[in-house]
Amino acid sequence: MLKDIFNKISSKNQDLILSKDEQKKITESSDAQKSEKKVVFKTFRERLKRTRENFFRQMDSIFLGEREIDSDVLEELEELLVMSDIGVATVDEIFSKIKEKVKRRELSDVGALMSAIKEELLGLLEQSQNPPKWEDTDKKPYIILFVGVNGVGKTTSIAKLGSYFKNQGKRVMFVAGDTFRAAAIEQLETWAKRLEIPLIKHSSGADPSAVVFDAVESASKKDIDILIIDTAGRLHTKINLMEELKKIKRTIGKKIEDAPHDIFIVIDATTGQNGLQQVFSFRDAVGVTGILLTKLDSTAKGGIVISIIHQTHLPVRFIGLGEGVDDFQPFEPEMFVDAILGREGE
Ligand SMILES: Nc1nc2c(ncn2[C@@H]2O[C@H](COP(=O)(O)OP(=O)(O)O)[C@@H](O)[C@H]2O)c(=O)[nH]1
Ligand SMILES: [Mg+2]
Repeated sequence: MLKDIFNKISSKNQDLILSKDEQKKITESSDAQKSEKKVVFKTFRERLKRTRENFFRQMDSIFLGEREIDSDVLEELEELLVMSDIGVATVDEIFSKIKEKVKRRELSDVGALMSAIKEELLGLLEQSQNPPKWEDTDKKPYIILFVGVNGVGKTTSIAKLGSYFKNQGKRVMFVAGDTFRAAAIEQLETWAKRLEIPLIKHSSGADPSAVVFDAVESASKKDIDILIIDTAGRLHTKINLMEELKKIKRTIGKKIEDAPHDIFIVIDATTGQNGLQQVFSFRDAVGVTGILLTKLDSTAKGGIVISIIHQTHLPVRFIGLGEGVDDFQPFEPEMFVDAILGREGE
C-alpha cells in the first residue's frame, strides 16, 4: 500500500522533471527574450541620445570636482530638470522628497542622489501606467480613435500601431477619418497598402462620421479585431474640430455600446509644455484614455513625458522614435528612466 503511494508520487514527480531538451528550450527562449530586450533598449537609448546628453553635459558641470551634496547642488539640479521640460510642479514634487532624504543624511554622495532621483521619477511614471485594455478583451472590433492637432504624427503613428498589432497576429483595419484634405487620405492609403491592412475611406470633404459609420459596420462583418480611426487635426475653427470629434464618438457609440474603447491623443514631444495644453483641450472635449508621444528622437527635452504623466494622470501607451514603421515602442517607465539617466554600461 505504502509502496503504491510512493510509486504514484514519484511517477507524478517524474512529470515535473524536465528533459534536457526541454530545459534547453526554456533557457534558449528566455535568452532570446533577454537579447531581444537588449537590442530594443540599445535602440531606445540611441534614439533618446539628445535628451540624455543634454542632461549629462549639464549634470557633469554641476558635479564637477565632486562637490558635496548641499543646497546649491540641489538647486542647480532642480533647475536642470526643469529645463529638460520635466516641468516645475513635477520637479518640485520630486525634490521635496529628495530634500527630506538629504536632511536625514540618507544621501551622502552623487551616486546615491542619482539613484534617489531615478527612483522618484520611476514612481511618478508608474503611477498612471495601468495595463492596456486591448490586451485582455473580448470586445470585437476593439475601436481606437486617434485625436490630436495637425502634424503631431497621428497618421504615422496609426501605421506604426497597425503594424504592431498585425505582428501580434491581430486583424487590423484603418479608417481614413481625416477627410479635410485629400493628401491625408492618400497618406493613410499608402501605409495601408504597404502594410497590407484594409482601409475604409470616402472622398475628401465627406462627413467623417459617415466614413466611421461604414467602417464600424464593415469591421464587424469582416471579423476585424482592431479598428483604428484617423481624424483631422485642423478644421476651420477649433470649436468645429471638437464638435466633429464628438459627433464621430457618438456615431461609434450608437453602433457599439461603450466604444470607442480607447481615445489616444498624439503629442509631439518637440512642442514641449505646449503639448500639455493640447492634452487638456482634447480631454475636456472628447475624453482621452491614453497618450502617444512622438518624435522623442528629435528632441533634447524628452523629460516632457514625465511632466505629461504627472500632470494628466493618463498612461503613455507608445512612443515614436523616428519616421519608420518600426520606430515605435510601448512605453516602459523603467526603460525610459534608464535610457535618459543611465550612463553607458549601466
Ligand atoms: N522624427 C520623427 N518624425 C515623426 C515621428 N512621427 C511622425 N513623424 C513625422 O511627422 C510628420 C507629420 O506626421 P503625420 O503622421 O502626417 O501627422 P498628422 O498630421 O498628425 O497625421 C511626418 O513627416 C512624419 O514622418 C517620430 O516619432 N519621429
Ligand atoms: Mg494625418
